[in-house]
Amino acid sequence: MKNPNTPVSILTVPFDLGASQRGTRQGPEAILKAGLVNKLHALQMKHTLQEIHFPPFIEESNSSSPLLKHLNENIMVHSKLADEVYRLSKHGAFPLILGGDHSIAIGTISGLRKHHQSLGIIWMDAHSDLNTPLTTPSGNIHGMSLAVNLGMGDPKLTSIGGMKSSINPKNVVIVGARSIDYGEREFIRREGITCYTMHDIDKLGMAYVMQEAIRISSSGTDGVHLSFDIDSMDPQIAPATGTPVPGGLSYREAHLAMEMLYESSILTSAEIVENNPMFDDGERSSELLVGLIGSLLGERIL
Ligand code: Z70
Ligand code: MN
Ligand code: MN
Ligand code: MN
Repeated sequence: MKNPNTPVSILTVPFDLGASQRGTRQGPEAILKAGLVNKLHALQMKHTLQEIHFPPFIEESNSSSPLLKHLNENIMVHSKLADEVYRLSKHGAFPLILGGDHSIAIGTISGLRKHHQSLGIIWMDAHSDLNTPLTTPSGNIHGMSLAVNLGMGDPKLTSIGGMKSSINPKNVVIVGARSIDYGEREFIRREGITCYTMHDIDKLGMAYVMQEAIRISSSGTDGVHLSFDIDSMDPQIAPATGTPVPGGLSYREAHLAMEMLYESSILTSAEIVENNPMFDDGERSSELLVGLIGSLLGERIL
């Protein structure tokens, strides 16, 4: 965040039809219950809280193709979210979006693209979410959201927000990946996306990786968005995910990333996704996320 007086506008998006597992629709409520608003009070940050409303969807009404599951519901929710994120950015707020599954990044980033001339993205995730209907192994839109934001995929999704992509793949950095499909690997190589896998983090260290992520995402851009998937962290410390992938970020690596992002002052928005309280161990994961948001917004050890 560039100016410490910037109001934080929390947007909750209780949507889970971009994933195969249900339950992330309860993610925002769990993070709020774990004390997010108190954290903002403690940090003396101006804040607002608002929910993206949509009709209750009927699970069985899946009329769209098996390669794009629940397409119509996704379009409706992401379009609404894009409008709201655009409005908040234009008014100078720092949008903080709480998901929901990772498909909601289509809405968030479509709104941000409309406001920023050129947007950088730091995508912290066990996955790269770079599938398209041609490469998807599942048909789940949450595995396609970064590709859509780079202009690849179904035109009904890439056109949300009303503009072509203004994101240069050279300003996109993936951090924490350890489950990448064949088509996604091709995408990363073809487009020149920087991807720091867990292997890279083990070898280079998280401090170096984040220093590079900050440099690459902010070079020549007028905004940087953090898209944080809870499964970037090791499932042993953050069990609230339906699709755990072993070997993720440690507690300190995740906090260090947030602390370095705060110190860099480059971020203009952030989203926290895929928190699934059905798989949590009590409120452990939600409490961890509140702590990480604290670090992201300036909370220090000393
Ligand atoms: C796989 C797909 C995925 C979770 C993202 C998995 C995608 N690459 N899974 N986040 N939890 O279906 O596209
Ligand atoms: Mn308040
Ligand atoms: Mn993801
Ligand atoms: Mn993931």
